[in-house]
Amino acid sequence: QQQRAHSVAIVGAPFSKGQKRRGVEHGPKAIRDAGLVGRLSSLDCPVHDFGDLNFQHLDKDEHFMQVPFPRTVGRANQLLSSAVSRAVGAGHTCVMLGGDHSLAIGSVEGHAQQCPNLCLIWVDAHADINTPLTSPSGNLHGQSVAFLLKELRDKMPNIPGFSWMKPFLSSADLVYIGLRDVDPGEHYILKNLGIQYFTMRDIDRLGIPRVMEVTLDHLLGRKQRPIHLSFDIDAFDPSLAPATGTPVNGGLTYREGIYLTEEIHNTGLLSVMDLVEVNPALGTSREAVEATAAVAVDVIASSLGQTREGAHVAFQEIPSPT
Ligand code: 4U7
Ligand code: MN
Ligand code: MN
Ligand code: MN
Repeated sequence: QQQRAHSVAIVGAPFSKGQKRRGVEHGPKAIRDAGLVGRLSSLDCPVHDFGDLNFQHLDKDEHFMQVPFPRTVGRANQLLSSAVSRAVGAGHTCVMLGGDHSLAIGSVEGHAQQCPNLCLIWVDAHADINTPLTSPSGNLHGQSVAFLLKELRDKMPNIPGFSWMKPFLSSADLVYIGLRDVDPGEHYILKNLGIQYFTMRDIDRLGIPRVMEVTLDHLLGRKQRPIHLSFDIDAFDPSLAPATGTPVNGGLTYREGIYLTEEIHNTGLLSVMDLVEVNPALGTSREAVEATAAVAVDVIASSLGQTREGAHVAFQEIPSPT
C-alpha cells in the first residue's frame, strides 16, 4: 500500500573503534557522495541532514579483557543515542549512517528512549551477539546485540564506558536475516534464548517472501509497533558490496535485499534504520567502493518508500496535449 511520506533525519556517525580496520569512519561520506539526499528528496519525503556527529577518541582507554577501546566506544554510543532519540522525538524517521556496527548499541538505545516497545530486525552475515567472554576477536562491532538484550544481563561483565545504559530488549523482539558466519558461542546463545533467525540457507529454502512474512508476523503479529532496522552492508554478497571489513561469500542478492526493505517499508512502521560497515578504504578499486555505496543508497531509499513499480507522486492525471 502507499504510505504517506514521513520526514527523514540523517545522522552521520563516522566511527571505527568498534573494530580494528581503518576506513569505516568514512562510510557516511561515501554514502552521501553516492547521492543519498537527492534520492530521498525525490521520494517526496522532506530530508533533514543533521550532518556528522563529532566523536572523541579518549587517550586513556586500556583494553578491558580482550576488548579494545571500551570507553571510546561507550562514549560514542552515548552521544549517538541522544542524537537518535532527539531525531525520533522530533517526529522524523531516522537514518543512521555508520561507521562500524558497534554504533547500533547507541542507535537502538536512543530509539528505545522514545519507543520502548520497538522491535529489531538485524540484517547481517553475522549475529553480533558475542559477549566479551565468547568473542573470538574482542571487537565490539561483533557484540552489539549482547549489550541490548535483557536475557544476557547476567552474562555481561561491567565494561568501562557503558554504565550510562541498561539492557532493555527482549529476545522475542529480535529477528536476524542473512546469517552465514556465526561463532560457536553465538550459536549457543541464539539457540539458548530461542531467538528467531533466518540464515542464508533458510533464505535458499523458503525464499525471501516467506522469510519476510514469518519475520513480520513474529514481530508484529500480536501488536503493531515501531521497527528498528539495523542493516550491515556485509549481509549482501561481496560481489555486490565488496568495500566492507568482514565480507562473507554467499550473501543476499540485490533483489533479495530490495524485496526485504520494500516489505519493511510496506508495514508503515519503520522508525529508525542503521546502514553500517561501508568501508571505502577496503574496496580494491574506486568502482568497487562506489558500487558498495550505491547499494547502500538503494537499500535506504527502498526502506523509505522507493518502489520498483514506480510512484505517481507528481501525477494526478495523465497530461493531455490540449
Ligand atoms: B559485523 C566476529 F569472530 N563474529 O565477533 C567477531 F567472526 O558488524 C565477526 O557484523 C564480527 O561486521 C563482525 O569478531 C561484526 C568474528
Ligand atoms: Mn554487523
Ligand atoms: Mn556483519
Ligand atoms: Mn563487518
